[in-house]
Amino acid sequence: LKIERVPTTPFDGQKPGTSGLRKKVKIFQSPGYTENFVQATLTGALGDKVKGSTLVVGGDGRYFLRDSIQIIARIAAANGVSKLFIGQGGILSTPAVSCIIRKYKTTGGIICTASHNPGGPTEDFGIKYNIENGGPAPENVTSAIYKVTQTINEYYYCSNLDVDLDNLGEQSFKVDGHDFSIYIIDSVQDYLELMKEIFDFEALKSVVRPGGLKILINCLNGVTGPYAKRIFEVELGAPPSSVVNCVPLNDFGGHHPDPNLTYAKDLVDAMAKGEHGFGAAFDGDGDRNMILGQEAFFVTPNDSLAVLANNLECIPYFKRTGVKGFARSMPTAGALDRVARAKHQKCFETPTGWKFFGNLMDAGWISLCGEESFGTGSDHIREKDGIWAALAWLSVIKYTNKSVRLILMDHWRQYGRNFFTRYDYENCETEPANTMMNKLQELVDDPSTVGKSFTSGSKTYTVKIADNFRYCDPVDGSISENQGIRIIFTDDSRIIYRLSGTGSSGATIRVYIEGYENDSTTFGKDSQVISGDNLKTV
Ligand code: VG1
Ligand code: CO
Repeated sequence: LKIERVPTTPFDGQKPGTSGLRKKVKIFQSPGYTENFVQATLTGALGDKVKGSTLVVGGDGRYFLRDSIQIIARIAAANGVSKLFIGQGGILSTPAVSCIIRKYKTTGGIICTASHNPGGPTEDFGIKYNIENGGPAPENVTSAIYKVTQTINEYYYCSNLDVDLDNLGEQSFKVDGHDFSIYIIDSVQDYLELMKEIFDFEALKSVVRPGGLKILINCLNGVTGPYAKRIFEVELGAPPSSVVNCVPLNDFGGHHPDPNLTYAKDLVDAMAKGEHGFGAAFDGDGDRNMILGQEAFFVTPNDSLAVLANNLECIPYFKRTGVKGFARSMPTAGALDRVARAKHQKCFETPTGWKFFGNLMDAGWISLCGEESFGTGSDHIREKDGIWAALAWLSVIKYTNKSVRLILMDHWRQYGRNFFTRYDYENCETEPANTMMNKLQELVDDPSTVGKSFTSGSKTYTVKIADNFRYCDPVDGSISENQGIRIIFTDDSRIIYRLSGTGSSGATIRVYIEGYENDSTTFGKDSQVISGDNLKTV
């Protein structure tokens, strides 16, 4: 095969957001658009190290996945990459990519996903680069990629390279004298083996076996289908109807593959019937999770994280490694902090997005971390992990021998309850959204804001801290500014404002509101979290 040098010109707006570059499929299909970004990713992330490098490539099954992988393979081959590991049919969940990068010690990986955003010819696509620790590229790498996209004038290409994505095994090529090989790997196997090392599958079998706890796992036609079928039904022996919507569809059946009370309503309705004791749903790329108990009892991601922190020792992996500490993203409620205090563990507060947890894990400072946006994970990989979270919950159910609801009630009795709600204002115009954020910046910059009091109902709140969250990474000292406007009151209630970094067009404003109660008469109440219809994600 010959290497071609194809002249090109830059496209505006190829700046990776919270989790890679996300745009409408039509934009990725514009001639040169995907090619430019993939070339910029290799040049920006790897520079000279691209020669002889090895990469994992896969995605969540959404429309344009197969085309994008052909493009990635042609550009990788032409840049001197030596090996690609690709999931069969292009299918790899985000956690599986992280697992495979670590297991085979590859240079990095490229994940083709727009996560929970809808898919299909008129919907979203995305490309994200992960580094050698298996985690999302940190900001210095994504900035380097962005820089290349702004000046790119050619990309390298092997137009005659065609990858057979469907047959397992090796395909070898000679590209201008160098060896290039592609391994099509089973999408599930390596991930399954990792889960077996972490959890006690024998114990979990005894939980979900026919006649035991009835579970309902809804994959929302995203990437987790094959993983969940294999793990919950084949390996753990749950009855055949336990895993539903388990065929990855390129438009996710026309739905948002987003595991929350709005978009996973089918699961909520099915659980509401009371026949199942445990329910879970995952997003398009398999890194998010929602956990429900009997009668659709909703576990907020904040509480899920705190409960897992409180019980982590029941999982064999953590028995082996010890529990090293916790972390949560800044907007995530402080339920985790209370467990950390009780257990004398460190608890770090990072900006939104999984990339900030990686350094803490690599340094051995944290075992468990999570976000309010349905992300939970541990240092077994460097991505959040939906199926892992469901298996962790089943482990806690086995260990405590309690229902999901009782686990939560007991947790709140011990620690109090952090009530939390999030409003998402989607498809806003960019300019007014920026103006609003600037006004909020002026508010928090004004020294008279601190000390002001506001009254709502019978409660008065006095501002203790008003700022824009700035993170100094305690491992490498790097600074991330402007991570969200915070108004924190003297009783630790908070209001946070930030702009989303995962949308494909326009602006999304997120408002996070949190208050704490230790009066047990309030615990059973539905928080706003599960009321308003406009709460797309909680
Ligand atoms: C959102 C969530 C954030 C999460 C990110 C990626 O980002 O708020 O917590 O890490 O999505 O998740 P933003 O910038 O839109 O608020 V995923 O499953 O979309 O990769
Ligand atoms: Co996701």
